[in-house]
Amino acid sequence: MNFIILTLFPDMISSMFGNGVLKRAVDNGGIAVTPVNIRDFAEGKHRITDDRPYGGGCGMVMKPEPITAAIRSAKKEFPEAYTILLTPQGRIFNQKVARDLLQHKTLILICGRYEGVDERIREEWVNDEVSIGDYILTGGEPAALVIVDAVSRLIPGVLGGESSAEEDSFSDGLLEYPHYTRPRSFEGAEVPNILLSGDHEKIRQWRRKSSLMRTLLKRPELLESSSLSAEDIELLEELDLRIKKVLQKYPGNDM
Ligand code: 6GU
Repeated sequence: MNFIILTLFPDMISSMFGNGVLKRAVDNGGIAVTPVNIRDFAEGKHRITDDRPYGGGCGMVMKPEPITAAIRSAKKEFPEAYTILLTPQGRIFNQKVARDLLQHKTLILICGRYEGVDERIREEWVNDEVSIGDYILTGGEPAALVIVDAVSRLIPGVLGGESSAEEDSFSDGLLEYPHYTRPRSFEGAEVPNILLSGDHEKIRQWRRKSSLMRTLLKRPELLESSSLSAEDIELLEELDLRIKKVLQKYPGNDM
């Protein structure tokens, strides 16, 4: 998969792909990440990329010409590319959006800066607008990196055989169970005995129960859209009863 990232700060992007899983993915061809400096497409001695807003007001607006030239250049090579504007006004990114973006062979990600991007870019070129959450960043670059990371790790072969995207939190809508490695005893804290038992069925059940309990306690709203088996529902009802029993001992709670 191809990620073309239009930005005024290409160094912010490159730094992310020099290490770890994403570097390996670039090295063995699973992904290609191309930071494109919008300034390279700006005309004139000063290669200006922003200007004052019509109608007045504070802040600067990114000019349409350099961004348009950068998009045209990318589309010449990848005519089928899907163009995304990173903006707090976009649809909120999550695991489902990440899976949805996997269908495109090439993504052009436009990182806005300053107060925003000239509206005519959105009208003419943008297929989709994405935000990574309800807070304001100084620019879209961190959002582009979040999206490239989350989408890349879903591409078959990008994660090695040892780690599977399928087993993670959110793949089935639940939070992950707790993980332990050696040493067995660390500063007085022990690894749960069941994980040392070698009983794979018991371990599977313990992990599933832990996932369900964590989700119930930390992110109960996730349970509504998760895929639960009959066994899961039984476990949840058991947990729910136990929680209610404890709470009943404390007068004044409204459960
Ligand atoms: Cl995509 N851009 C900016 N500037 N701020 C954000 C964002 C994007 N997503 C959340 N906050």
